[in-house]
Amino acid sequence: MNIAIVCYPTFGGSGVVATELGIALARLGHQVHFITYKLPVRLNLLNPNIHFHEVNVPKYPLFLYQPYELALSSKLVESIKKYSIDIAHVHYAIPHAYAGHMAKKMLAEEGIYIPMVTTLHGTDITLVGNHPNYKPAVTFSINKSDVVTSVSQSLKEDTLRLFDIKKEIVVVPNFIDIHNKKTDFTDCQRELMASPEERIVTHVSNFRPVKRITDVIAVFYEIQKEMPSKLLMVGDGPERTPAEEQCKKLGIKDKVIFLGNSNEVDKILCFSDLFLLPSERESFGLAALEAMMNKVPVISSNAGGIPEVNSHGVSGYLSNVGDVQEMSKNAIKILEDDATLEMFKQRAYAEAEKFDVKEIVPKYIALYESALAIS
Ligand code: GMT
Repeated sequence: MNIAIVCYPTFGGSGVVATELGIALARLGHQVHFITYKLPVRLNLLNPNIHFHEVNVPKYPLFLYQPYELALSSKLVESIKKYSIDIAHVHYAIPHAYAGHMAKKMLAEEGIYIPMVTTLHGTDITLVGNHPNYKPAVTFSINKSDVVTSVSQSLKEDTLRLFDIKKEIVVVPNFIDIHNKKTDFTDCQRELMASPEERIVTHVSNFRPVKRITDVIAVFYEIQKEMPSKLLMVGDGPERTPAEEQCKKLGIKDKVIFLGNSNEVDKILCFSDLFLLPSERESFGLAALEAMMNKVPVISSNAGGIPEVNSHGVSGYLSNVGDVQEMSKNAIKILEDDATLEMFKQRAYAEAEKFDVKEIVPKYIALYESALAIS
C-alpha cells in the first residue's frame, strides 16, 4: 500500500507512535509518506520505503495566525495525486482530521476517493479538543473519518462521553518494537549518571502541567531520603523551570539532572531503575511502556489509560492522582532490595511484550484494508 501519515513531528507521544508505525509499515514493504511541517524526531530516512514531504506555510503580513490546515490539506492533495497514495492516516484530531477531510473533498471533485483513518491520542480529546472553540470542528472531523481509532479503551470512553460521535471507535493500543530497540551503544554507561550504589529514577515527558512534575520531584524527595539515588528528568516544557526551583528549595539540586529533550531515551532507560509517571491525565502513557520495554518498573497515577499499560503490583504500582505518599512508599518498596527490583524489572518487560509491534501493527493494516474495501 501507499500510505500517507500526518502527524506532529515533535517529541510528543502521538508523533512518536505515528513515526514508529510508519517505520514498521515500511519494514513490511509498504510505501510510507510522512506529511508534516518538520522531519519527525524519530524518523530515520535511510529506508527506500520512507518518504518525507514538508508542509510549508508561507508567511503573509495580513495573517495573525498562519493557516496551517490550508497548507496541509493542499500538500495532502498534491502528494496523494503525485504518489498515487491509497490511504491517509492522520494522528491527532486537531487539525489533522479536519485538514484530511478537506483534502478528501478536494480530491473527490477530481474523482479520486481516498479513505481516511483518524487516530485519537489523548489531549486532542481530553484537553484541547474539548474546548468549545474547537469542539464542533473536532466532532465533525471525527464523524467524517472513514475509520476512527483510539489508543486505549479509556480514551474511547472519554471520546464518547465528551463528543457526539456517530462512528464506531476501534481501540488499537500503542506499541513498541521490542526486538528492534536502538542498539547503537555497547553498554548502558550507567557510570555517566550515578555511582554504583545509587538507584536511578527517571521521568520522561513534555513537562506540561498535566504531567504533574511537582509530584515527580516530591516522590523522588522521599526516595532519596531512604537510599542513595539520582533523578533524571528528560524532556522540556513549561514546568521545567518551576521544577528546577523546587529542587533547589528542597536541597536536592545535586541529585536531580535535567537533561532536556533527548534522542537517547533508550540509552537513558537502559540504566534506569524506576520510572515515574504521576500524570493528571494520560490516555495511554507511551513513555511508561517504553520504560517497561527497557525493564524499568513504573510508579504511576491511575489516570485514564495508564491502568491498561502499567499493571498494579506486576510491572509497578498505581495510585490516585496526587497521592505522593503512596507513590513514594511503593517506589521505595521496589527499590529497596536488589531481588525485588530485579523481579519487577523482569515483569515490566514481560508486560511490555504484550504491546509488541507484531501484535499491534497488523490491526492497523486490517483497518486500512477494510477502509479500502469499502471504497
Ligand atoms: O503526553 C503528551 O502530552 C503528548 C501527547 C500527544 O498528544 O502527543 O500524548 C498523548 O498521546 C500519547 C500517544 O498516543 C499517549 O501515550 C499519551 O498518554 C497522550 N497524552 C495524554 O493523554 C496527556
